[in-house]
Amino acid sequence: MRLKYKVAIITGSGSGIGKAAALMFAREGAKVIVADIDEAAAKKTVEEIKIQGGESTFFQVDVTKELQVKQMIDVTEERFGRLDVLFNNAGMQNIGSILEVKEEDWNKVFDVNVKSVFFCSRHAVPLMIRNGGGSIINVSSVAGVVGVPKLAAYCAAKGAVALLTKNMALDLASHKIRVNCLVPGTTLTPLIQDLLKTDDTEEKRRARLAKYPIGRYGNPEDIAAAALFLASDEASFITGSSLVVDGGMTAM
Ligand code: 1HS
Repeated sequence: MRLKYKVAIITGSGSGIGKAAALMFAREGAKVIVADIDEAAAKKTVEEIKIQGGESTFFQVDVTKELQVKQMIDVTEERFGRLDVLFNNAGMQNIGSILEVKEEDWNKVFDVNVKSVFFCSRHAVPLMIRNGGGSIINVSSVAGVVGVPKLAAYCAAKGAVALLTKNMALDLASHKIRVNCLVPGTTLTPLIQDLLKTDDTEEKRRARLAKYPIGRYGNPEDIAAAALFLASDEASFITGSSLVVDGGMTAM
């Protein structure tokens, strides 16, 4: 088992990539804190982990609220005594160019995708240091590497996550905390549905899929498997990196 004896927090693990990762990490022996703003969804993930024979607990959290984030780390310490992996997976998307996006939506996208990484990491790091190190995994996007039409706020936020990852890798290396980010392409999760709905003709649907040389979009498990690798000791010499999991989209 690749995460035996490790304790992992996964934000946004009530659905999508986070849920797939929670199930996968638990199968690899990790104790998983399933953190999500949607309590019912988080409880469902925990139930599925229990059915698999794994150990986990849920924590309802709005990752944009620092006090709630601090409580999540306190509860993790009380319950498990340590923290080895923080998967900063919670995210959201907003559709629109800079001419269309409203200020409140711009702020929300930055709060959920970027400020959450700042809050969760700053509270997790002291606990990780106490147990001798850890692995933090952030989620950028192909939209943080190349421009994607109608995703102004999301592109800007995911670009910020990629650079924050490099900064954190440098600042935390001496504490034996590795920090990396994933760069997923379009993955079939609830988050991407609004964007895919803008493809309202067969031609648009075909054009988007044509950006993916491998001929399909990602599944949550494709991205979760990459997160598992970065979380594990197999990646012990990897920090500050972006692991691209995009079916070749950014190779074009
Ligand atoms: C949602 C994920 O971060 C990817 S946004 C990329 C959209 S596209 O490549 O399918 O146009």
